[in-house]
Amino acid sequence: MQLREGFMMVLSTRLPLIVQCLLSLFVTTSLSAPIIITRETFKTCRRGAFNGVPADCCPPKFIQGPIVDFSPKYNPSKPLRVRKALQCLTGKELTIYTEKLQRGYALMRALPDDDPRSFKRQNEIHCAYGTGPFIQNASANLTLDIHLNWFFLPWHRMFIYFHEKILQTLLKDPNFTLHFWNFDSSVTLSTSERPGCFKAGHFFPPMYLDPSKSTFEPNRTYRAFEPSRPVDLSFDATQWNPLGGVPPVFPNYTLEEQVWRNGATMYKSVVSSSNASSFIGKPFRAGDVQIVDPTIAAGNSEKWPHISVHMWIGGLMYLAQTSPRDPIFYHLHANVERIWDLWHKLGDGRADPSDPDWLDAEFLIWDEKKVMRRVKVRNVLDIKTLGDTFENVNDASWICFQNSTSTTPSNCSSTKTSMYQSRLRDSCLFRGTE
Ligand SMILES: [Cu+2]
Repeated sequence: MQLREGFMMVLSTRLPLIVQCLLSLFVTTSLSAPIIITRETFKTCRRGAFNGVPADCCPPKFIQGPIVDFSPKYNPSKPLRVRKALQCLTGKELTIYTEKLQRGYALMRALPDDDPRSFKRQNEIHCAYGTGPFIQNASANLTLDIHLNWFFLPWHRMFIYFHEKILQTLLKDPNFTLHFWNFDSSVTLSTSERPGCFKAGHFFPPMYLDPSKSTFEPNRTYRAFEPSRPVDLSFDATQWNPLGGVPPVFPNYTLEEQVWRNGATMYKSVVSSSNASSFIGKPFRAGDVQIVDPTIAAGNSEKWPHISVHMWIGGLMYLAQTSPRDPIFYHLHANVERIWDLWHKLGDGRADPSDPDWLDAEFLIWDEKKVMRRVKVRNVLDIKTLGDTFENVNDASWICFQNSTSTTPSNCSSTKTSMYQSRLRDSCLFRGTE
């Protein structure tokens, strides 16, 4: 019996939940040891599956050359690369960035399939870690997955980090950054006391819509092609049955309703997640059977808005075995990383796990020089040590969310919200629609 984990909305494709829970009680032989990926993991890679669709994405079984430990080389005297909000790029900066991004993906797509930096292989490594082909410590019964548990955020940060490095190398530009799709910002402010981007970002970024360019993906749903349709962050994929054969249905809310729902979702996911378990996800250790239910083990950072945005875009983004083949994947995840950073800043117990089974978990991933790197979770927890930081954006639009149906400007009067705002050095003045 295969007890592997899938992506998120896959619970109905596997065992009934009650059976999974019972199995996890009786079968789990948790060693209280971290998950460690080794050469053996690659050697024993086998077919995976997702939503009943086979996933044939094992990387080469024999890792050539040495495996080199990764440790971030942080140089405080060197300026950080600033990941910016896509919706605020204008003029020459927008033209140059769009051209670079499209050239970077054209170069990546042109790499041969045996190059681990190629666009195809980038997808495959995510698929191998995310559809069950890897098994734990040579145990034929226990698979592992970097979704639906506490590895979601750190594993994707590793992946995005090396993906950004590969683009830098291909473009011969060490300062190239993967800017973020700031889908959670629903309000435009005409003035702000601080530098940053204060424009709504909830529309699909137009730079990905040119069919002649390498950043285009034709299988996205119509939603991504409607320029005035805001993304729906509130869609609950945990309630969608992927076996029904019917794509998820997104209601047609008015802009005002959608902004309200998005604000409520972001508040629920980030501000209301007051501890690591609720935001980062539940533990997953060597010997654990992964529970295939996003409502149990996945953190809110994975469920909302991340899964909602995957579903809203649709096409290749529906499935774990194909989602990185849509270039928007990387900009969606750059924003998920930014939201993780923001969650830390809210404080009040919002801190990463200190459990060594999380911190010392090890993953293997190829770098920009085609060298296999051994990366521990503890190596990627501070984005600054990886050389990146994020532009300020209008998080106030949802941090100030108050549970009312009013969409008129709010002055964020509650003590707690004001406290969060002062921590973020923000001026929380408006929550209305554009
Ligand atoms: Cu993923």
